[in-house]
Amino acid sequence: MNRKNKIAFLPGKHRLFANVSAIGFGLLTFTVQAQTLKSPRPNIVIINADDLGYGDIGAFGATDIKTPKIDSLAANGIKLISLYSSSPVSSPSRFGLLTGRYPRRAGIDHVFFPESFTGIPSSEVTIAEKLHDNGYSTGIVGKWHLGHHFQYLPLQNGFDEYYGIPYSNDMQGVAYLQGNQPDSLTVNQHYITQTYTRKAVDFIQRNKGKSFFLYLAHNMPHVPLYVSPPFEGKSGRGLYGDVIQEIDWSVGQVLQALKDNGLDKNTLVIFTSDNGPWRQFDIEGGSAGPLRYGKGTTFEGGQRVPGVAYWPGKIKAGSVYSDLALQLDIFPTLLSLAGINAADLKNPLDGEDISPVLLGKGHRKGNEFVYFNNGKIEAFRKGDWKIHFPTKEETLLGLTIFQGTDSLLINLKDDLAEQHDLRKIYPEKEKELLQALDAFQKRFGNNPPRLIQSMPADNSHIKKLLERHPEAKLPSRF
Ligand SMILES: [Ca+2]
Repeated sequence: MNRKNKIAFLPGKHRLFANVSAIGFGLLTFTVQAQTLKSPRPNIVIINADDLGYGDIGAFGATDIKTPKIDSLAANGIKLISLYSSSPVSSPSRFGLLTGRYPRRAGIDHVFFPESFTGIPSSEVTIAEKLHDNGYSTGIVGKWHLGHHFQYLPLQNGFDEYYGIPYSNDMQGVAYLQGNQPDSLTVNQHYITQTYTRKAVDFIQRNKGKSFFLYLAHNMPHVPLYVSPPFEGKSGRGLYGDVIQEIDWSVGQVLQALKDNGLDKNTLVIFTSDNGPWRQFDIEGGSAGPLRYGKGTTFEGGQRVPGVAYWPGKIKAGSVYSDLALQLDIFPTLLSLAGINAADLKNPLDGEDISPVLLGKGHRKGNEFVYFNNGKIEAFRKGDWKIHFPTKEETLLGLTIFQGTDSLLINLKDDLAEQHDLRKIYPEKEKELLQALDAFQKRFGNNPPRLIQSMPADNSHIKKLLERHPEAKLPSRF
């Protein structure tokens, strides 16, 4: 049993003691002293919305939804206008954000369901784990979605505290967990955003005397949409817009809590989304703005997400970075900003340290991104160029999610909407991208098989009953 497994089953407050036992008290004392000698480490707040589209906040072009607080983060910080989540769906995206590794490396190819018995493997190291081991208080409020059985929950993955719904709000068994235990089996979804905001503010207040990492992962605006009464009917885009305006209010509350506790100057705040808008729910599914399609696809609307970072005095106000950046970069970047050595990591990282980008000191190293969907590579970007492999038409409830497409070679600089295939005009560019992708695959190597995440019920007895009684009507629970 490795050290992680040994300490994994202790509640958060006991884990520090386990660490002391494991590495020796003298070494711990030295580590803490070394840390206090350095310049203050930033507190870190990541706010991750669920299915928020590229075109759903003012700073990224929305005019019918008012998001003054998020816009102020962008105006006084940096906007990453070419930031990608590592998957067009939730669980793998969250894995990428928290580990800095493509989710394919762990076999997390799609989302976890209430019937899933699998979750984030214990061999993975989350950013919370690294920050916790280096003296940070770590808390998550909101949607986890990396497995909800005990060993996969946040407290076993580096977080000291957890409050939230462990998966999506459209799934069976929506309940609030407090730590590893259910706190409430009834959730009034109208108040999810309010509840999360209250918990986030409380975490900030309780940890103001320490370095902390807060991961606030909203369940909204994933369908079904709910908003609390003060926000009803207030936006120019129906219920979806109302929900975003409540999230914007929530961002304002977090910023106010930082200010009230004298922490605003030494806290890095990142705002982003886990994947693009769920377009098949039309007006309740958000907007990808100028981008093609949305959630569940590897067109830009599926994975290019709003990205804002704010750290007054460190990040230059009004900065805009238009080159490639990845949520996979968050792990190495936070380690770098917190002065934590990453040399002991055994698992290869796929992200880059983009602290030079945030601090206005340089560009990101590397210009490639691999678009995985359901564990398969569907597209590849290098610089401004993207190659997208053929897709089939997909429908849901009789609605077309997207029409099938042939292979496409796109120049994203000129064609953000991915409408013009340039393969015939630039065959050498297509060849160059395919060679680069081939080199990536060689480096990436073999990875574990897909985790079993969906296990449908065996309903053969129902089928046989219907065969015996074709006139029968099924009870509604079937
Ligand atoms: Ca999502």
